[in-house]
This record gives sequence, C-alpha cells and structure tokens, in this order.
Amino acid sequence: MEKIVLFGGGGHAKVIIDLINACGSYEIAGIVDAQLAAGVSVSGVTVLGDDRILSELYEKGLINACIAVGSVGDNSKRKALYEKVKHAGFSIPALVHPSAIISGKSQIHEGVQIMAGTIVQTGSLIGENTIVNTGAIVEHDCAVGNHVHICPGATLSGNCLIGEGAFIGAGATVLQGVKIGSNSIVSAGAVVIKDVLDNTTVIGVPAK
Ligand code: JB3
Repeated sequence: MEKIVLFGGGGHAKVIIDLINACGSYEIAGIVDAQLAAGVSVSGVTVLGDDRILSELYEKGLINACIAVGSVGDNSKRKALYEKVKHAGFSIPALVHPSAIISGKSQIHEGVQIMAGTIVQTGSLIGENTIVNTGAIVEHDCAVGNHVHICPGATLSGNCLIGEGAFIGAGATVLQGVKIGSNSIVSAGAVVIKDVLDNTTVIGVPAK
C-alpha cells in the first residue's frame, strides 16, 4: 500500500486519520506538525518533526501528502501549506469517505477532503484543497472554488457559486443560485438568500 504523510496533527488531523483508515487506500507514515514534539502520538500516528523535514521526507520516497490542518473562518493557512507542500513535489490526493454519496457526474479535484456522511450531487465541482466536512450537502450544479471549507451540516442548494477561500459555517444554508465571494465567511446557522461580496462576513436568518 502507498504511504501518505499528514501535515498538521490537531483535531482535523484526527478526523483525517479516521478517513484515511476508512478508505483503506494509504498507509499513514506519520505527521509533520509545527508545534507537536517528534515522537508524540496522535490517534496512534507518530509525529515525525516539523516542516523543516519536508524535503527530507520527499527524498526518502514519501511522495503523497495530506493537508491535515483545518480552519475556523480563515482558510489562508491551509492554502499556504497546500502550496508549500505541492511546490516541494508531493502529490496531494483527494480523499473521499466511503459513506459519502458522490455523483459520478461531479468533479472532485486534487487535495479535496470529503468527510463521512456528505452528499455531492450531479454537475457539481469541488476545487483543490477544499473540505466538505461531516454531513454537509452540496446540491446539483454548484461550483465550489479552491481552499474552501464547507463545515459540518452545511447545505449548498443547487447552482451555488462559492469563491476561493470562502468559509461556510456549521449548519449554514445557501439558497439556490446564490454566489458567495472569495474569502467570505458565512456564520454557523446562517441562511443566505442573496449574493455575498468578496471578503465579507454574514450572519443570521436571513444572513446580513
Ligand atoms: O469544525 C470541525 C469539525 N473541525 C475543526 C477543524 C476544521 O479546524 C476543528 O474543530 C479545529 O477547530 C480546526 O482543526 P485543526 O486545524 O486541526 O486545529 P488544531 O486542533 O488547533 O490543530 C492545528 C494543528 O496544525 C496544530 O497541531 C498546529 O501545530 C498544526 N499546524 C499549524 N500550522 C501546522 C502548521 N502544522 C504544519 N506542519 N505546518 C503548519 O504550517
């Protein structure tokens, strides 16, 4: 079985470890973490060191990576780490939990993480390094940009456009055809009924 190394060893990484084990397609070689000491165990996976060992790992033949740092509002750290790891030569495969329902007429790009119990319907595209977190729903014909986080239980209705780096909070609902701008934040539980500009935070029902 091919090996994969995780970058990040916090709460999101623990969910990723379960995801990879459920997929059964990679053996987890270890974790690279900015703060945790080498030798520490996270869900049974050992921390190997920090980002300074990135090239060394690649030269040793560990060519598959997973960005296991999550995000709460700001996806810029995930984006920067994804670009750094890719630039070092790693392949960052999409990971799809076996319990997810993914239309064969959707497109799932590199580095996407699709967690347990999610649904991605026909005609939708999920961009690079995007998280579709536990139980989220992406309905038909949505275009979700790169480095987006769709949090647990959020719903995108049909034909939504989600800009790069946007954050759709837990349990939020985005109505049909609505566009969420790049790097914008939809707060948990919000119901978005009209377009949101770039770099904007909206809250409430209806979201403002
Ligand atoms: O909401 C849900 C379901 N999950 C949240 C997830 C999406 O985001 C979760 O509840 C957390 O709030 C958050 O999880 P995350 O990103 O795992 O956060 P935390 O538990 O704080 O762990 C982040 C880990 O990433 C820490 O151990 C950091 O040291 C490490 N880290 C941060 N920056 C990094 C870097 N590791 C590497 N290798 N490189 C970095 O640049």
